[in-house]
Amino acid sequence: MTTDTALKPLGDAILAEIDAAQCTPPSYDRSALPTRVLHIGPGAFFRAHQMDYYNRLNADEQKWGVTAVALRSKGTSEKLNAQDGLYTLIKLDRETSCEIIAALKGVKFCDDSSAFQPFKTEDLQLVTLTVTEKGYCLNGDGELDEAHSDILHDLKQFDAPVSAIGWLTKGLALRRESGLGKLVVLSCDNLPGNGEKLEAAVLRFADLIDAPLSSWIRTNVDFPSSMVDSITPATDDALIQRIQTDCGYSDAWPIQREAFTSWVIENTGVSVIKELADAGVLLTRDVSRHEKAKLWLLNGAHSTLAYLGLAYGHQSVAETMENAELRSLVRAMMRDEIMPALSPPDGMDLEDYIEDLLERFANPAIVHKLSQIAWDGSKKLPIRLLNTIETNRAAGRSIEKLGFGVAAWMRFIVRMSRAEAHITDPLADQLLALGKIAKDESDDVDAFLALDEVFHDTLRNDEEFVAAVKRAYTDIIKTEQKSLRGGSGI
Ligand code: CS2
Repeated sequence: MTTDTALKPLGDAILAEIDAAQCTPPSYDRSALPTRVLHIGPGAFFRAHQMDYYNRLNADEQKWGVTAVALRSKGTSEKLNAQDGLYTLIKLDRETSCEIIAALKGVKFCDDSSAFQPFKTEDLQLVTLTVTEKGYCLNGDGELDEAHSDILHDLKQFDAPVSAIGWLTKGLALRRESGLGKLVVLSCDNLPGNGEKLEAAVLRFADLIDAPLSSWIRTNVDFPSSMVDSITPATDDALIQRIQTDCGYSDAWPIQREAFTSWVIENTGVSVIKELADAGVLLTRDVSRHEKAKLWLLNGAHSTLAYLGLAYGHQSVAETMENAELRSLVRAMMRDEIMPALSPPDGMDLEDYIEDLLERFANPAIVHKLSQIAWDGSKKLPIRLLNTIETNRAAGRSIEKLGFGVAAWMRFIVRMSRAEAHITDPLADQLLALGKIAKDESDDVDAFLALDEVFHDTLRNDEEFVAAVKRAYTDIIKTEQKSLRGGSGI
């Protein structure tokens, strides 16, 4: 990326010079923020979503300082630390707004032992995670995968953990050694029952390390569940360039999202969570209905749009929504096949929710790449589409349209494999090998259905499900051929 060297780089030194008409600078003094929140996984979603809430809370009381820990790459820490943890959040919608997020104190890489320091302080109240579905190292039953290479590594080298579960458990062990107690650990990933799953995984891991640690965690750590939502395209060169042009400084790691945001947290009565309500977080005893409606409708539709859109040669969600055939297929899938499987939270009208989602998907102000949503399909499909399919099959409801998302994922793998392209997925090698043996016949589907990590026996042995996916698979091949004739790419 070309950064304009004539422009000053974002950092504390230039905060006072920022033109508020172009970008809203922080309204608070950030110099003495305590680390009240420790976040694991400072990816795009965390920077666009949760950080915006803390930034707003700091306007009233400067106590929401956040330190983040990266487990996978050093890129984010290098870029953000060089600008004192400051970055620009641009909200792209009917109206555009731009602000500086100032609540991030710094980003450490997990191999830096000082990253554990906050666990040893009373200031720390909340540990949050956005590590994506695969970051929890769970098996197909949603339990800790004890054969996962990162978990095996961390069980052997507990002092230098590389997985989120190992790293978090190490931090909790240090908190216990420091004689400090009570902490809230909050998963902010699109996983059903994310709090329960995280708690079970941490307790299991702690059990394998040291049984008393596990019982200390049971008594001292709260793991509420949460639902998070805001459409956040990854940072790209176009965004970096736009901030330079619009704001008059250079920011190496800005973030973009839609204006809409939602955060629903299970109210277990702890005060740090209750305080988040002041920034618009919804507290409820029953997160699962919110989470299910969002995961099945928004994320289920997103994955379907991504794999089908790519088969048609589209690049972004908004562009796919302009394809009348796909838009009406996805709308019908949401209304006829997903909505009947849900019981909405009080006050939510699912028909309105679906229309709002379709409008959000069509937001012309953002370019949300289908290839970004297509990542990690083997982890996303079971919780976004297959759960709904199983529910519908058990209730005797249609799954015809849902089958398209599943078949389109299989075709995506085949095309990527033939193009010798890289895919981001924990099963990448296995999937690409399946893509290689595909013959463009409906029987290709059987090889995918044999993947135990993705499909349960219930579905694999369900003739109607298999037939629906095969019909969709054959249909999509015809579409690909037409797209190719029309000159579209993967
Ligand atoms: C998307 C989500 O990339 C994806 O898989 O479906 O990141 C989606 O944009 C968010 O969950 C919206 O809240």
